[in-house]
Amino acid sequence: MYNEDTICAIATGMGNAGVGIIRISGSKAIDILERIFRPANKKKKIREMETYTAAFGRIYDQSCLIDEAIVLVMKAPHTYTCEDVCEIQCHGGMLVMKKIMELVVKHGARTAEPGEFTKRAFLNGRMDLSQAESVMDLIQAKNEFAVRSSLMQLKGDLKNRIVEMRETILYQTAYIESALDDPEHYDLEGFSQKLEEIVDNLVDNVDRLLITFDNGKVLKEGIRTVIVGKPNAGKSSLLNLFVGEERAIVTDIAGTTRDILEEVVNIQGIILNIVDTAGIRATDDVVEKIGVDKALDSVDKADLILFVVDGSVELDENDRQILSRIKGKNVITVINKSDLDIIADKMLIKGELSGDIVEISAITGEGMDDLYQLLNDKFFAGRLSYNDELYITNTRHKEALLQAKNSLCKVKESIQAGMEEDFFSIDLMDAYAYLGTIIGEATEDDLADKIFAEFCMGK
Ligand SMILES: Nc1nc2c(ncn2[C@@H]2O[C@H](COP(=O)(O)OP(=O)(O)OP(=O)(O)O)[C@@H](O)[C@H]2O)c(=O)[nH]1
Ligand SMILES: [Mg+2]
Repeated sequence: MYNEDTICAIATGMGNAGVGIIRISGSKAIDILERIFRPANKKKKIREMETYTAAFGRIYDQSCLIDEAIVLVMKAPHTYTCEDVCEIQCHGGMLVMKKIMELVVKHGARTAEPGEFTKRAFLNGRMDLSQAESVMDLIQAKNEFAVRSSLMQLKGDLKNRIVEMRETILYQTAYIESALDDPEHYDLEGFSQKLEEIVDNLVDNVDRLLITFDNGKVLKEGIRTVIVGKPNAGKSSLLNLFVGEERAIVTDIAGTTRDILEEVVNIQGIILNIVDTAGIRATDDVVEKIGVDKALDSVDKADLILFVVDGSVELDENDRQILSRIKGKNVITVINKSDLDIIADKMLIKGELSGDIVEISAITGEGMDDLYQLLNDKFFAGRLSYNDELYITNTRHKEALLQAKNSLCKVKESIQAGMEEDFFSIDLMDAYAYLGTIIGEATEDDLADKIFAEFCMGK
């Protein structure tokens, strides 16, 4: 047990609020609480309270009443820090909380550094470093995707992936060492080829995580949504409505949008990463053609497609070409220009696509509420979701993975150069150590200090 002084902090925000929480952790936590808190039920003894139970009462500085409070007692080792933890829920005024903090300090606790509670959880082995870092990500998460991604990391998904790779590396290294020590029982015949396969596999795994770092950044900003449709359907007009300003150029000239244009919008809490594209049609114009190719390319990568149809004209060859391209994907068909007579054949679209259809006017804004509602329904029905893959979003993790990959590639080079087996061990162990820094194995103190210093108070 990493045992130091008892620490305390205001765990709730720094500002006046209905309720404030003061958290105390360490061997003296219960002792301190006993001295400053008198349960309303006089028979109740703090020390004898069951773990994870609460008591109502009053906080006193000797005979001076400070506040009414509910206290929560959590006993080691099954607590956030693995130590005894007490939480005082008092009134959330800054002055009251400061007074209680002073009282707790007076009775032997010290003010915690930012992130120190989580640091103790890490040092006491309750979580690895990647999990501890995810706590901070979770607190700072600005959207649903970031929340989910950090929760996955907190659950230990990244840790498990790393631990698995390290076990493989350790096993191979141990085998080499054993074989060199005891050639009679461990055979190195054909070992290099096998190791090369294993190393290739490991590099693949590392690469797969590394790729998500770049994707993660994009996805952190939302569901990849692409607006497609033939020229003049009103795609850019729709984007402008989403963004709430004239972001894209809108003209009555077919082929106005040439390049793709990307915007992140928040629609009732759902983050969409919206891409406006060039109208899709067969064209001889070199620039327009590049734009059309880009549009088709983003269709393939999209999580959601908004297929904009000019409802004021008959469906044509361009619409049909797009239809066949987006068939089977997650599509909402947006029949635009509802301020005019709608003559486009909705039944034909219904027959081709299984998705929803909504009618709007990008000029008057009519029907936009229906579109928002549809997005909402889709999202909460789980038909539209942020990607569930494990993502690397932390630069420190990315660097460590790159270094691990580098060492693994050196192993491969040594194998291909026909080096002796004992050459492999050094680089294998380097890879092992680099991966270890992600989960905080063999982490130097200063690295841990640096990470936890970025935490907020009380966590
Ligand atoms: N009446 C009417 N006109 C619209 C509506 N939406 C867009 N328009 C007009 O249709 C024309 C094309 O609109 P854009 O938003 O530029 O269409 P686009 O699909 O981005 O076109 P490209 O970029 O050329 O592919 C413009 O003149 C718009 O004013 C609508 O709901 N009703
Ligand atoms: Mg456009």
